[in-house]
Amino acid sequence: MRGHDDENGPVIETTTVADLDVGEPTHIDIVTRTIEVLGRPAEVFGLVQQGSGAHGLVVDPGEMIDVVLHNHTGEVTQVHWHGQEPPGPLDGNPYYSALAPDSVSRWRYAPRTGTHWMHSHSGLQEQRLLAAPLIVRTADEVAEDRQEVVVMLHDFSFTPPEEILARLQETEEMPEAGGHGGGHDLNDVEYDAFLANEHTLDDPEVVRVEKSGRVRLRLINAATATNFLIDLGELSAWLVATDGNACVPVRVSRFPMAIAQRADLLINLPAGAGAWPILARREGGTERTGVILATGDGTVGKISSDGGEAVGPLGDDPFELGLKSAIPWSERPADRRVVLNLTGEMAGYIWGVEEANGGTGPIKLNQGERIEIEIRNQTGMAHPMHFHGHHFQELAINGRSFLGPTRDCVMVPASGSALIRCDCENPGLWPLHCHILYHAGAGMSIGFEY
Ligand SMILES: [Cu+2]
Repeated sequence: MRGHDDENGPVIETTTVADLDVGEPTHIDIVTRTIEVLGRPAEVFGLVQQGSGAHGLVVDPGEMIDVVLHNHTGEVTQVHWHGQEPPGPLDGNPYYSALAPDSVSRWRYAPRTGTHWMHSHSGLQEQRLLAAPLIVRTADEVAEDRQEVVVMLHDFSFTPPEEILARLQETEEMPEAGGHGGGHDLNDVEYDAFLANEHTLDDPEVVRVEKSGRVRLRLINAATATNFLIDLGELSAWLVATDGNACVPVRVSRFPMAIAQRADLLINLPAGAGAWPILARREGGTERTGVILATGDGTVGKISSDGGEAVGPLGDDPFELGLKSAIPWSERPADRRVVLNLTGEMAGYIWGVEEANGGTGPIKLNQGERIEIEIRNQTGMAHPMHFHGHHFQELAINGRSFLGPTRDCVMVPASGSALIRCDCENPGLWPLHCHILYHAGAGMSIGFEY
């Protein structure tokens, strides 16, 4: 899979891109930079395009993903292309080689359309905002008369993430703070701020829109440990894609969004001048963040970062059961079922995932087979489980069967279960892990291999 060297460094590319134009790559600097949060400087990472200065990447129809990564962080890192399905060695996951400090490498593969993102898969760098949007637009979306607005959500702490993890590992019992609901633990990290496009509501991003404007909102939950309730206020929207995969449109104004998930919303704004907050409310707390859509003459009022009203548990919200993939999966039966147990406890902060038969992976798969994965959550906390290199269809949540949405990250409810199916068409070594950064770091990850 590894190719020749050129002036852009080692070429790592697939053999499936022959039908796409080979143009100039986009150069992206992996940098440290300073942003302002709550009036204080914060040193974070970033993925900044050379030339344009844009954060992340937008790929137009017919283009391949062709990126030269320049690692200026001074640290070993990895960039995972979340939602894409490149060959294993291009996935940017810990089974494959990492990016050395000062290294330059070229990543080239056929893209998957949709709202996706790229983020570090190395250590705890994701908490320091080593994450950016990765949008692959369809021809229809380009032709459509809609303003595209990308909103990336983060949880933010001035405390270094290594210290956050160390404190969690010192926890001897369930923490008092952190929002409990129904006996379940909702949050185990206290944050200083919640960000939407790197702003708090004290100084929100205001996106200018036209009167009666048509908007495609691409939401990305890039938080490391926070599920959000998206709240459109007086607006309503059509939810048309889940994790970048078309779904049967559903009318929404409030809905849950788990860590690592994405949502595409079509919004037709009311006539006349106005300002409409798009809020993300923290599960298990009263905090919120968001951006404001506003016409040029719309008055943007002050919105508090504290919504006053706590959001309850989202892990087994019935909303998910009303979602359905817009592209039907074939009714081919699964060749077999893999059963996984999620294990863990707050005391000592030990989290794991293993096969019900005791296997610890990598789990061997066969190319071409269809598998079902049943995930049984034996812990009192919901876990957003992401499978690399594949998309899957949800078939049941807590034993309630449905032909659900296509996703790459499923929320497995506390003390509950999820059943998903996927087709093994992308050989490699693929982690399936909890997308709560500190849970993955503490061991809640298992490999699949074929
Ligand atoms: Cu977890």
